[in-house]
Amino acid sequence: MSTSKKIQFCSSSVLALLLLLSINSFSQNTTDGFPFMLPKEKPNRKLSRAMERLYDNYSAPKPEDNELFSQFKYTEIKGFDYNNHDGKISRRDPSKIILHNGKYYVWYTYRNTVTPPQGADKSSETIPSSDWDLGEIWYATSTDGFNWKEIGVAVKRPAKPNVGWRAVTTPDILVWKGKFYLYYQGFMEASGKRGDDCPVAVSYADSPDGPWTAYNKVVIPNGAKNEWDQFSIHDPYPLVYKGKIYLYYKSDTGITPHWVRMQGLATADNPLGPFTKNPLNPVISSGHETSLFPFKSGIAALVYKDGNEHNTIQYAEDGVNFEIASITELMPYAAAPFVPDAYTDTKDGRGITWGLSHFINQGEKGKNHSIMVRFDCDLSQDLNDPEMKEHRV
Ligand code: AAL
Repeated sequence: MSTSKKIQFCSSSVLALLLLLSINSFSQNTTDGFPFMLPKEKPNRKLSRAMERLYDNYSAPKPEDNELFSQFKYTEIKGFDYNNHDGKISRRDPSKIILHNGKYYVWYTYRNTVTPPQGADKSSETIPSSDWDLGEIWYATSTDGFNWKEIGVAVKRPAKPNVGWRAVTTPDILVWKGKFYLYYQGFMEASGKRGDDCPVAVSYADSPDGPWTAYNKVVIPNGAKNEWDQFSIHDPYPLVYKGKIYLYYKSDTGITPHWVRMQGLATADNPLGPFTKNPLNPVISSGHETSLFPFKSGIAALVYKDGNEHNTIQYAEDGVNFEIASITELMPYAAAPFVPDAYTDTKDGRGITWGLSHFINQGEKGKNHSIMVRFDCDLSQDLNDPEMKEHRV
C-alpha cells in the first residue's frame, strides 16, 4: 500500500473500524493474531450479497489495497489572470496533458467576452449564452505542473458557416505518428438555444506550438434521429489502444431537461476519420466530462458527477465493457490527467498520478466562469515504478 493511500484513507478509519466490528465473525478466519481482521481471501461459507460483492467485484476487500481506488488532492495553479473573477474570463475543460521536449502542454476552452454568460435568449454575436459559448482553444505550458505560462490561442473560431464558427471548446489532444491532433466541440449555434448541441471537429499540426490547420469538417458526427447520441458529441477523448485510435466521448440522451449523460466510443485508423461508433454504445452509463487512461491491459475511467454510477472508477479489460472498480468521492471535474502512455499503444498501462481539472463558479450571480486547478491522485499501477516517479512532479 502506498503512503499516500494510507494518508488519504485515514479520514475513513472510523467508518472502517465500524465495518470491521460489525463483521467480527470473520476474525475467526484470520491467522495473523489481530482481532477483527478482514480475511484477504473470500471466506468459504455462505455470504450476504454485500460480502459476496466485496470479494467478487473489487480487486481487494479494502479500498486502500485496491489499486484503482484513490482520493484526490487539489492545488491552486499559477500563471492565469482572471481579472478579479468578474466572470468575463473563463478557462475550463482542459485537455489531457502531454510532455514534449521537457515541457508539459495543456489546451483548454478560453472565453474572454464583453459580459459574463447571459443565457441563450440574451446572447448575441458578442454576448455569451453559457460559460463556453464564444470560446476558443488556448494553450499553456509548464515545467513543474504547478506554474503555468499561458501562451495564447491555438484554434480560433473559424468563419461562418465552418464547423465551430460559434464556439470551439472542450479540446483534447492526440499524438499519432509524430503529428498532433486537437479534437474539440464545434458549435454552430449558441449553446442553450435547444440543448448543448454540437459535433466534433479537428485541427492538426506538426508541433504542439502549432500552427494548427483546421480540417473544417465534422469528424465525429451526431447520431441519426432517435439514436442515443443524436444531439451532441461532447468531450472527445482520444487514446491509442490495440493499434487504433480509441476516441471516447459523451452524449446527452434525451431532450432538455430530461436527459441522461453517457459515454460512447468511436475508433479509427486515421485521425481524420472515418470513425466507427462501437455497436455496444453507450459503453459507460454515467459520468460527465470524459476521462480515461490505459491501465494494465485495459482502460480505466473516472466516472463522476452524473448517473447512477457517478463517483466510481471503472475498468474495462477490452476498453469496451466497463465494470465498477472502486467508489470514491470529490472527484476532479473535467479531469485532464497527465497520461504518460496515452499514445504509446501500451499493453501495460501505468496509470495516472496528477492532472488539471476545473471548478465552476456559479455561486455569485452574474459572474459565472470557471478556473483550472491541479489534482493529484494515486491511480498508478506501481508508485515505485521509476518511470511514474519521474512524472510525479
Ligand atoms: C462541459 C463539457 C462540454 C459541454 C460543456 C462544455 O464541461 O461536458 O463542454 O458542452 O460542459
